[in-house]
Formats: sequence, structure tokens, C-alpha cells
Amino acid sequence: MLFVFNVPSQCQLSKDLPSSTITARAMRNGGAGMEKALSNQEDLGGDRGMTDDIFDESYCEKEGPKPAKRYVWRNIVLMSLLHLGGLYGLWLIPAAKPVTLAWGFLCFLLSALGVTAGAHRLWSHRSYKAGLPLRIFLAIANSMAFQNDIYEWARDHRVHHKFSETDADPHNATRGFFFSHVGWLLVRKHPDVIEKGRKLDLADLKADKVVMFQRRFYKLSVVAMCFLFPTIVPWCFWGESLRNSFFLPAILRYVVVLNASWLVNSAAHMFGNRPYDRNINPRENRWVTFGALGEGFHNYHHTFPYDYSTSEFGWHYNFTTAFIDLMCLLGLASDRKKVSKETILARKIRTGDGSHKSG
Ligand code: ST9
Ligand code: ZN
Ligand code: ZN
Repeated sequence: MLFVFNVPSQCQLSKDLPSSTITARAMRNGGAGMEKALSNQEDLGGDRGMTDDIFDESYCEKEGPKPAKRYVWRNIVLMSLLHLGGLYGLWLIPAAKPVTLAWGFLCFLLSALGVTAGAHRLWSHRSYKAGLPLRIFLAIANSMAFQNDIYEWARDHRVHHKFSETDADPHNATRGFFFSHVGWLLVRKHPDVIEKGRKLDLADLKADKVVMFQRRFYKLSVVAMCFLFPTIVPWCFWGESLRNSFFLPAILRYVVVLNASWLVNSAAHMFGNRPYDRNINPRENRWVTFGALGEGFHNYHHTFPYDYSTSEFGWHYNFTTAFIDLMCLLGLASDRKKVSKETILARKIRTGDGSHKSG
């Protein structure tokens, strides 16, 4: 049974790929099959109710020339203005009250958790369960992060895991650092992203009333949570100037959260070592881990996408894991999925790059 996974598929052979690429792709599928064989309780779906975040080796990129890039000028202009606003915010820092900077940092943590503990670990991967109060909190925090609504974010993220580094990956890192960082938001998607994305099982997201409510009122919630709320608090409560209140906790904080998140798609797919699977691009990148509240253990994460901690090291540089653990302690979350030490070690020995360390 396991030998079957290591045989290159017809489509890969017909594309005349270099043998190293064929082996790498076959190993990714082999990896998944082997993992299942290694542990009975840690099957790929578990009780998550979805498996569409597992790499699909059967996908073949279409033959022939790639479709031409179609720029979305509205996004290019808005993203440039936003980053200019962020630079202006940086320049304003010395003029701001310390409490405004502290507020900006709190807004960073809240919006980051809306992405890491919310859109990512809960809604994209179903790596733990959250009760209604926590889901409402995470959806509000997610609107503060303004990274597309949870439904769209989780759909794009599942398609990223399932078709990593191919045409069907929205931020395919083989198209370069800039494309995987922000460029993918400035052009029309490759048709395969949409075609493959439409076949994903998103029933769990559609059944989640919090997710669908946030999607329905997304624009309003973004205006309120990403821009108004962070601005109004310092302006009203400690008399910060409107200019500092807007450009620091709202604009600069938003730019920082965006770039910290995008670095997971760019830097953590290019720089770092691969202790768990040397055949895939995602890496362990300690700088990204630090800036993204524990989301830079990306070789581990793509190897075991169902692990709630996205790492084998618990709270180490992993504020998001500490947060989820605290939520479980308070009875607001449960059912954390964790890969056993034995499975991790076996995988490191079988497919790791020998670094056996993170970062
Ligand atoms: C942003 C997202 O920044 C950031 C994501 C980061 C992810 C990081 C992941 C790393 C792991 C986690 C780490 C977290 C770390 C956090 C740290 C925090 C400190 N499947 O989209 P359209 C359909 S957003 C199925 O317009 P175009 C779609 O439904 C920033 N279907 O495609 C629609 O159908 P219909 C703010 C799909 O025209 C049709 O296709 N936002 C899929 O190619 C057209 O959809 C922005 O900057 C799919 N996957 O445009 C811009 N995709 O017509 C937002 C699409 O039937 N985006 N469809 O309704 C856009 O403007 C556009 O999407 C576009 C592409 C221009 C990029
Ligand atoms: Zn990735
Ligand atoms: Zn993920």
C-alpha cells in the first residue's frame, strides 16, 4: 500500500519534470499516506469534519503558456496609499502618547488573534473547537484585521494547503517573493484557484452562523473595527490627537498585521530549514514566528495542518497557542488536535532535512 504513494503519477511523468521534482511531489502524497499508517488516532481528517487542507498530489497544472497577469489598479493604488499612510504613522511615533502606542499594540494583538486563532487555526483547519462566545470574539477581532471575511480567507487558505506551490495556490510562492507576499492581491487570480476552490468542501463554514453573519456585514464591521474603534478610543479617552489616533492604532497597526501575515506566505515559504519534510517549500522561520504570534513554524504546519499549535514546541514563541490553551482552561474552547511526539519523530527521521530544530 505505502509503495503506491511513491510512484509518480502519469500526469507528472507526462510533463517531463526533473526527477527531483517528481520525487518531491510523490513524497508529499507519500507523506500523507505514511502519516495515516503511522498512527490510528491521528488520521488526516480526525473529527474535524473536513480534510480539504491536505495536499492533493493528483492535481496537474495545465499544459501551455500561463495566462497573462491582469492588474487590478484599484488594489494597487489603495495598497500603495495604505503603505504610505503606514510610513507616515512610523514618522508620527515620537509625537504620540505612550498610552496610544500601548493601545496600538493591543489592537495588533487582537487583530492578529482574529487571524491566527480565528480564521487560521479554528476556521481554516478546524484544529480545535470554540463555543459561541469565543467565535463571536474571534470574528470581531478578525474584522479588525481586515484580511477578507473569514469564509473567503479560509477558502483561499484551504486551497493554498491543498495545492501548495501550484497554479491553484492563490499565493503560489514559486512565482516569487513579491507575488506570494502582496502581488497576488494586486492581480486577478489564476483560473485554477477559482476552479479548484469551487470544489472544496466548505459545508462547515456555511453551517457556522458566526462566519456567515460576519460575511454578510463584512464591510460595515471593517469600517467599525479596523478603522473607527482603534481611532476613537485614544481620541476620546486620553485626548490623543485625531491624526495620531488614526495613523497609529488604525493605519500603521493594520499595515504591520498585514505584512506579518503576508510574510508567512512569502518568507516562510522560502527561508529557513525543513526538519519535518525536506520535499516541500514551507520552512521554519523564527523571525516570522515571532512577528506572527507563532505562525512561522511553517514546515511543521504544512506537514501537520491539523495540529492546533502549528508547532511541536507548545508556548515557545507561540502566543496563539497560549491563547487557545487559556480559552480551553476557561471552558470557551475544546478538542485541541495534537500530533503525538512519536509521529513527529518518525516523520522527522523519514522526511526531515536532519536539522531537527526549529528556525
Ligand atoms: C489579505 C489576505 O491581506 C491575507 C491572507 C494572508 C494569509 C496568510 C496565511 C498564512 C498562515 C496563517 C498565518 C496568519 C498569520 C497572522 C499574523 C498576524 C500578526 N475558491 O476574489 P475574486 C470566486 S486581504 C473558490 O474577485 P479575482 C469568487 O467567489 C487584504 N472561488 O477574484 C468570485 O465568484 P463569484 C485586503 C473563488 O477577480 C470569483 O471567483 N483585501 C476563489 O481574480 C471572483 O473572485 C485586498 O487587498 C477560491 N479560492 O480578483 C483585496 N477565489 O463571482 C482583496 C475567488 O461567483 N481581493 N473565487 O462571486 C481582491 O480584490 C480580489 O480577490 C483579487 C482577485 C483582485 C485579489
Ligand atoms: Zn503556507
Ligand atoms: Zn494553514
